[in-house]
Amino acid sequence: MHPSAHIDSFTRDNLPPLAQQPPLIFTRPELHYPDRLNAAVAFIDQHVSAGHGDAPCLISALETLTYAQVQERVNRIANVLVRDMGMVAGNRVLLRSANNAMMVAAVFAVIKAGGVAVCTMPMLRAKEIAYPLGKAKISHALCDGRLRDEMEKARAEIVTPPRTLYWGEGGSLESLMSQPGYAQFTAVDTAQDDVCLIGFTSGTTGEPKGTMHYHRDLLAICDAYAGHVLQPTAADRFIGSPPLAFTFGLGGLVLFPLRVGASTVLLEAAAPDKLLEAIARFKPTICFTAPTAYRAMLPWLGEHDITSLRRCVSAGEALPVATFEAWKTATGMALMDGIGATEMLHIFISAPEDRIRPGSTGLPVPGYEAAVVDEHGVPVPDGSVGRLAVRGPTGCRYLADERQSAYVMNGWNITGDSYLRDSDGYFWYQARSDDMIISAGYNIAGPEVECSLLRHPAVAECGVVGQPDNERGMIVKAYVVLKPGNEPSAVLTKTLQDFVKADIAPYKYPRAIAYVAALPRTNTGKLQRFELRRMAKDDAARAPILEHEISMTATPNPHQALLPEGWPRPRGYSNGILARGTFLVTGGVVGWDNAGVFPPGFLPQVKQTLLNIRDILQAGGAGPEHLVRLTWYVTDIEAYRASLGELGPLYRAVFGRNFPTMALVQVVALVEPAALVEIEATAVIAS
Ligand code: 3UK
Repeated sequence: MHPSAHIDSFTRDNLPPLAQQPPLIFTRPELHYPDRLNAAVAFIDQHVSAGHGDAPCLISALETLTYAQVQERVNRIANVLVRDMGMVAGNRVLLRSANNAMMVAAVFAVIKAGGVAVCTMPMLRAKEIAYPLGKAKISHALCDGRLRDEMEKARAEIVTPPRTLYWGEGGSLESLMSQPGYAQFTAVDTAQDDVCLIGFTSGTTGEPKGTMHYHRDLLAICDAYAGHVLQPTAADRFIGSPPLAFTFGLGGLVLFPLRVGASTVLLEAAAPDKLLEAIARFKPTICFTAPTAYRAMLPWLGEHDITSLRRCVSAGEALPVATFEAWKTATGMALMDGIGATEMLHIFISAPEDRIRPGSTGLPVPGYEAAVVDEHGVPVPDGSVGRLAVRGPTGCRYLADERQSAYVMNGWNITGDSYLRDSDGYFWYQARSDDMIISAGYNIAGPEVECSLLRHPAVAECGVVGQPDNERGMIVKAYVVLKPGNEPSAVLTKTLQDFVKADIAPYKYPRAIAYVAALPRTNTGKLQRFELRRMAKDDAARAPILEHEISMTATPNPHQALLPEGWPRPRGYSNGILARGTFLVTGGVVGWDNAGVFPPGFLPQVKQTLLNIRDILQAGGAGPEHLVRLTWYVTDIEAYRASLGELGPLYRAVFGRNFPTMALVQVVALVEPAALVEIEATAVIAS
C-alpha cells in the first residue's frame, strides 16, 4: 500500500487482513491513478482549474451552484472541520441530510481534509445512528438542523459522542463557514488507497456492515461503469431518487456527473410523483432510480413531460421484463439495468444501450470480471445456475467484520445472488441465493414468479417467498398489491394462478396468494423478503385456525361475521360483525398493572392492556367471544409492525380465536406519558 496521509490510522488498522481482501484488477489503462490522489480535487478542483468553474454543478429548487461555487463551499466547510472542530486526516465524520447541495459539499469537504465520510440515511432513528457512531468510531458530525432530534438522541446513547455542528435550522455551521480566510483550502495529499468513505449496508439481516472505499475507488467506478456503459458528457444533467448514503445514489447522482463536469439535480423528496414533477421542471437527461419507482411512475407518464431524458438506469433490485417492456412502450427508452453492491461501491454488470437484452442484467462492466460458481468456488457450465462471483478495481473490505470471509472467497467477491450465464456471456439474475424456494423437490426462484405476476394487468407490486408446508416442505406464496380498481377475491386468485401457469412452468405457480396494501421494503427500497418469509411462516402457523374463525370458536361465537361475497377471509380480524344484545364498552385502556406500573416495551404493554380489557369485560359479564370491535391507538406504528409476528400468538393467548373488527391509529402522544398503546373495546352480550 502507499504511505498513508492519515494521522488517525483507524481505517488502515481495521482493514481486513490482506489474505481476506479481494485481489484487485487494474488491467485497463484508464484505471491507473497517481499514487497521491485526493478525490475532492479530481471531482471538483480540476474542473475549476480547467476553466470549467462557471458551469452548473449542483441544481436544486432553491439554488444552482457552479463548480467554482461548490469548490468554495467545500473549502469553507473543510476549514471549519479542521480549524474550528479539530478534525485531523483519517478521522471519520458522520454526515446526515437529505440529498442537497450542503450534503454534497460536506462529503467533499471531509474528503478534501483527508477525512472519511460516513453518510447516513435521513430517516434513520437514534439507535440506527448510534450503531455507525460506535462502529466507525466517529469523531465529528455535520447534520442538517432538521434532523437534530434523532441526532441528539443518538449522541446521548454513546460514550464519546462526536463533536457535532448543524446547518440550516438553528445551526451554526454557516456562520463559521463565513469567517475570513476560509474560502481557500489546500487538499490533504492523501494516498490513492487511503480510505475516504465508509458505506454502511442497508442491513436486511444482521447488523449493518461498514464497507471501506479508497479515494481511487470513487474514480474507478466512474471510469469503469460510467465511462464504458453510461457514457455521460459534460452536457448531461442527472436526476434520481436514491439517498446519497446509498452508494447507488452517491455514484449516480454525484460522482458520475462530477467526473465529467456535468450537472446534477438534487431532490430532498423523490417519491415517484415528486421525481416526475422534477423531471418535467429541470429537464434532466439521465435518471437513476429503482425498478419499483419506474413501475410507480408508469401510470402518470401522460401528465408529465419527461422527453428531456435520454438514459434511465435501474438498479438495486432485479428489473422484471414486464417493467422493461412497459417503460419502453410508454417512453421509447430502454431501461439500463445494472447490478451493483455497497461492497463493490457501484455497478459491475450492465450493458450499454445498444447491447441490452431485456431480462438480462447484462455483461461484466469493462474492468470487472464475473463468473458463476458452485459452493466451492468452481465455475459451473454456462446455462446452469450458481453463485455470482465478481472481481475488479473495487472490492469488499468490511470494517472489522467477521463476515468478510463469507463475502470474499478464493479472491472473488460473492454477492449472494444466484445467476446464470448464457453462452453469449450475458448474466441472468435468478434470485438472492437464500431466496430460492424448494417446493416438492423443485427449485423455484421467487423473482421469476414475481416477474410473471407483474405481467398481469391487475398486479401493481408483488413479492414471492416460500411458505412452510407440511406436504411440500414449502409452497410458493405470493403477496400481491393490486392496482387501483381491482378487488381481492377468490376468483381473482384463481385468475392469477392460471395466468402464471400459462406463462412459466406450471409447477412454479403461487399456491397461496395474499393481498396486501403495501410490501415491506428497506430504506433503500429493496423488498424485504425475510419479512415476507416471516409473514408466510406466521400465515402457515395460522392456517389451520382459519376454518374456525368467528363462527367456530371454542366458545361458540354468538355473532355473525360479515364477509361480503367473494372477499378473501381476513386473518386475525373481521370485516364486520352483526350483533344484537347488551352493549358493553371500555374507555381507553392502557397497559398498567394493578399497581399502576407500566411494563417496559411495546409487547409487554399490549399484553397487559389486553389482560386489562379481558378483566373489564368479565366484570360486565362478557367473554372474548362477545367482542365486536377493538380500536388500537399506538404512538409508534413501526413498533407495532415490528412486533406483528409476536402479536398474533399473544392476542390468541388472551382472547382465543375471537377476531373482532379492528382499527389501528397512530397518535402523536397518549395522555399517560409512559403508555405506548391504548385500546378501546366494544362487546355485545347476545340477548
Ligand atoms: C441486489 C440487484 C438484481 C443484489 C447497489 C447499484 O443495490 C445496491 O447495493 P446493496 O448493497 O445491494 C446489493 C444487492 O442488491 N441488486 C442490486 N442491483 C440489482 N439484483 N438486479 C439488479 N440490477 O442482490 C445485490 O447483491 O444495497 C446497486 C449501485 C450501487 C449499489 N450499492
